[in-house]
Amino acid sequence: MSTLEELATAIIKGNIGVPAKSDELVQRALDEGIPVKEILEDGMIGGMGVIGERFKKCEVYVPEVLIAARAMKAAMAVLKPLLAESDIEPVGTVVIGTVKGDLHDIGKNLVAMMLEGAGFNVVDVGIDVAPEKFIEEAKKAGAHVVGMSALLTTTMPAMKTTIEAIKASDIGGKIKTIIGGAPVTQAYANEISADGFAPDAASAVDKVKELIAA
Ligand code: B12
Repeated sequence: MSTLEELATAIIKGNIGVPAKSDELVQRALDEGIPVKEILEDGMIGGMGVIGERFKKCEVYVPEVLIAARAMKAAMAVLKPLLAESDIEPVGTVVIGTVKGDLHDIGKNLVAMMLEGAGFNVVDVGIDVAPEKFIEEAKKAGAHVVGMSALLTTTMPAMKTTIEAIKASDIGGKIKTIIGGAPVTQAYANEISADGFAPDAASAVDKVKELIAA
């Protein structure tokens, strides 16, 4: 197995039961002279992509995704300083948070990790996020997309309020919005004029790519 194949496998297995861990494999790949871009795309994003697909098909569940994301994070820590020096542009910037009044963040974190795994620059603004905060952070980051998560039927209207505030602000029209969370549906996204909806973290990556390309 090549070092990049080993790296992808270490991420898929969440560094469990593998001969070398993801951060060690990134270092080995660098020592072998493999370009940063290849390590990121073929090794790391490739591995995370496999997990995303398996999650979508319900072949793996939240814990497996979390441990894969942890292995991804360890690998990223080695690569990040070099990424800043290289000319690799992030695929896009996404500001993501859980809307005002809502403290659930497991799903939102998964979406953030998957997006990072797919090469996006992700600014996670946390939980209980007011519309003004989403706007301020999106401006600061130069975001292409704002992602909102809600797990309570009582906080879903905060998505509507946030989207209205974004549209009324000076970044309205320039930025796309995507919503998600267990009670959220495509019908609700249509109703509140969100640009996108995705039912799970892997589909969220596809949808955000679609929104940026549109
Ligand atoms: C864990 C949990 C909690 C934890 C949260 C811990 C944390 N750090 O997140 C705690 C204990 C704090 C909690 C508190 C409460 N909870 Co709660 N909680 C849950 C539980 C069991 C799991 C949620 C979860 O993490 N699911 C796993 C993740 C992976 O799934 P997910 O969030 O849906 O995310 C996926 C997709 O939806 C999507 N997605 C998510 N976000 C986004 C964002 C974007 C942009 C996109 C594209 C996609 C996307 O991708 C994710 C990954 O695939 C649910 C029950 C359930 N089955 O949903 C109840 C549930 C959501 N909670 C509920 C309630 C009522 C509460 C409380 C009000 C309870 C109380 N009386 O205090 C409080 C509210 C606190 C608050 N203000 O937010 C109800 C909501 C009912 C309703 N219809 O509104 C539920 C459904 C339980 C129930 N059956 O009654 N809760």
